Amino acid sequence: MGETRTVKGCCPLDCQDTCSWVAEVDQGRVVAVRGAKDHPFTRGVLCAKVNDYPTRTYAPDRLLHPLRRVGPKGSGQFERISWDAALDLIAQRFTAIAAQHGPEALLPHRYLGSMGMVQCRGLMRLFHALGASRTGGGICAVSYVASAAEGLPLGFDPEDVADSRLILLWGVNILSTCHHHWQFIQEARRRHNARVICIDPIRTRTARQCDEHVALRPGTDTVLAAGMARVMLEEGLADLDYARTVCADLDDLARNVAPWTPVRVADICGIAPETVVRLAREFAAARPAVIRAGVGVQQTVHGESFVRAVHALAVLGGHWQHRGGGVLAIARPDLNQLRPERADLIPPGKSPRVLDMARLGETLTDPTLDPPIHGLMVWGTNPAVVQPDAGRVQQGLARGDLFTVVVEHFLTDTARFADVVLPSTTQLEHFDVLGAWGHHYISVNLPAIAPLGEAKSHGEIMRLLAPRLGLDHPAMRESDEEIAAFALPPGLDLAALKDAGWIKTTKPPVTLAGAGLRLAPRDGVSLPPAPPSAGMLRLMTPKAHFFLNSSFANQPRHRRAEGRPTLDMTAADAVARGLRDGEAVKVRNGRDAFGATLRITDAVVDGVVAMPGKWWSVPKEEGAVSNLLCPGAWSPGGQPAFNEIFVEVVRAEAGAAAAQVKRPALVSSGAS
Ligand SMILES: Nc1nc2c(c(=O)[nH]1)N[C@H]1C(S)=C(S)[C@@H](COP(=O)(O)OP(=O)(O)OC[C@H]3O[C@@H](n4cnc5c(=O)[nH]c(N)nc54)[C@H](O)[C@@H]3O)O[C@H]1N2
Ligand SMILES: Nc1nc2c(c(=O)[nH]1)N[C@H]1C(S)=C(S)[C@@H](COP(=O)(O)OP(=O)(O)OC[C@H]3O[C@@H](n4cnc5c(=O)[nH]c(N)nc54)[C@H](O)[C@@H]3O)O[C@H]1N2
Ligand code: SF4
Ligand SMILES: [Mo]
Repeated sequence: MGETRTVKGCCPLDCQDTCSWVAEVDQGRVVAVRGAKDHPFTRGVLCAKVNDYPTRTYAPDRLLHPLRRVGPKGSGQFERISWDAALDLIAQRFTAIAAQHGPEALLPHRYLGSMGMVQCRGLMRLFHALGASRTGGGICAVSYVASAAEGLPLGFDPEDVADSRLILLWGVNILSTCHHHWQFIQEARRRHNARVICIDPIRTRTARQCDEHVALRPGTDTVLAAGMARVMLEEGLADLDYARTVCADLDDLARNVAPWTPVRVADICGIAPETVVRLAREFAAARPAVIRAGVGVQQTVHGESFVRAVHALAVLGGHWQHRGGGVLAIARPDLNQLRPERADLIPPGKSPRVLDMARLGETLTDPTLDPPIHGLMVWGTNPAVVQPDAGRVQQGLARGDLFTVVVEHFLTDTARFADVVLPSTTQLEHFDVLGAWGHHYISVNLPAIAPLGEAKSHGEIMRLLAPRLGLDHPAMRESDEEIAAFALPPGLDLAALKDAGWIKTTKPPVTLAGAGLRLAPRDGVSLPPAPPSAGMLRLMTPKAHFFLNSSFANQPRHRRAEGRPTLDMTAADAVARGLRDGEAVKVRNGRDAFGATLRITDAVVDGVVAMPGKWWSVPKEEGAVSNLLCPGAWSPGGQPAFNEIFVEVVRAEAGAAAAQVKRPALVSSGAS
């Protein structure tokens, strides 16, 4: 054994916590990653997904050289090619497409598989300089972002939660999705005897650790909030003096919630009327209370209504006036994430169209789009699995006249549709800088080892592609460190960050006086949609404990830990369908179907089934792409309604156990 070297880094994943880690390198090989002990927020602990991150880097099925498609799109048949051949092919095709159809026929499609300034943002420079179509929107916390544009705050420093007296965990599964936040909740319990109440249709890991679990029906949150607001107003518990300084439509708000008596609310939410009254009184009395709100709960066509409803409660309670009070959904350090993309490189006088990234299926199949997309580059996301109406996405990706490049670590469902696959470095092999969306620290990631095989960082891919595309701006020659440094706030230089490993940026407390917020429901208090036909159940697809979205769903250890795709259902719903615990079922609707193993449990509510995790379509016996059943439906702000899928559940035919029963038509093979 040689001497072990340690290298400072951080987790790249799309998770609230952005943990700092230390990579241990022995003879050029990373033997472990361990949480950085002195990080004030993440405190030396990674999570059940990432504590063996080197197994991802060294996975036997990791992509380590470029590939070119040789079989039909989606078949996963590729041959190895050199980087030169791959880059020349991409440049030649993108140049020809731009010449024939205009540069807007090119589309970058990226998300937060890595949240790094280089890995997520760097490649955008190419597309901006070409004048390609831009992407807007998102597939995560879109309703929060849309509401922030109306002035609603997203949150405050989560370390201040330690000063809360009442914590409502409203549709958030902290112990699975961002467990470092839990320690501040425990601190509030210790310091202030704070009560912790979980509001979630599922009895999650988190719900089990709370003082109370309110298992309401999904999509009824705005009704519960209206009921609580009514009690607060009627019993004189609201801080009206404060609310008037913040809210421009208080009278409207009061009028809208007036009809929502506890009995009516209880009936719709599936909880007791006394619970509504007690929640309202406790919430009003706490000094302060926080509504710690999650992401899944706003993934409906009424996402912004939910965000407005919880803000209305926090304002009526006067909670923002105290440290640790208000609504907390997202917390970010002061990092200018968009700057490294260099939108200033867009050719002068041009303003390329912006396409909603959450409608990729429509974008790729809409016959009226002018020009249609002919060149697509995908990185940091797996749209064939994670997008709403994933069948339509797959039909788009299968188009014969679409040239698709996917930059990836693994041959995902999406990469299987690519014409060219480029191998990307993992976090142990490249430099990067990250923000976070659950705290106020900026973190650095130093490369622990050289890239494996022929994998390259996205900065390197940009530098290699740019001259082939005829782009010679100095920004195209910047190093990965220079790309990342572009995001740093004034006064913070990269050398200091590299030295420290992380830096907390300070943000002023949220003050809302005079904000003129509009918090009344629009078009009345929103109600959940009824099932399209009798007997259909609402399918929830919460985050899996051992996967990060669809990342890790292909890794053996994570798959073993997560088990098979499993559908939770109440005994009453199972009896009504003649289904038994542990049997293979088919989950279907008019769009598609997938297989799962049934688990009868009282951890969900009647009328609801839940399958945690975003599974791939392979291996076939255990494929379960739930978004094939997800409608193309969005909130007014563009939030995909992942949580409004309605399904039938039937016994799987013998032998068809967990097989995907229908695949979207692959409309193409051959040349593109
Ligand atoms: N282990 C793990 N961690 C993750 C991720 C992962 O995939 N796995 N993903 C990361 C990402 S991208 C994100 S966005 C975050 C998300 O973090 P969370 O918001 O905590 O996770 P979600 O599973 O989206 O939703 C949380 C809870 O909302 C509940 N919920 C759904 N619909 C409703 C509703 O109508 N009303 C109420 N009250 N509750 C509802 C679900 O039952 C679920 O328990 O987690 C991040 N961390
Ligand atoms: N039904 C349903 N659908 C959902 C959700 C849900 O709860 N239910 N959640 C939604 C939410 S909140 C989110 S955020 C999205 C998440 O959806 P995605 O952003 O697509 O997240 P992942 O599925 O983790 O896919 C990220 C991909 O990026 C790749 N990757 C990671 N690091 C790098 C890198 O450095 N370079 C490159 N080139 N690739 C990299 C990974 O291998 C992985 O394949 O899904 C949404 N879809
Ligand atoms: S996924 Fe989240 S909790 Fe896990 S190591 Fe990464 S940042 Fe930390
Ligand atoms: Mo997300």
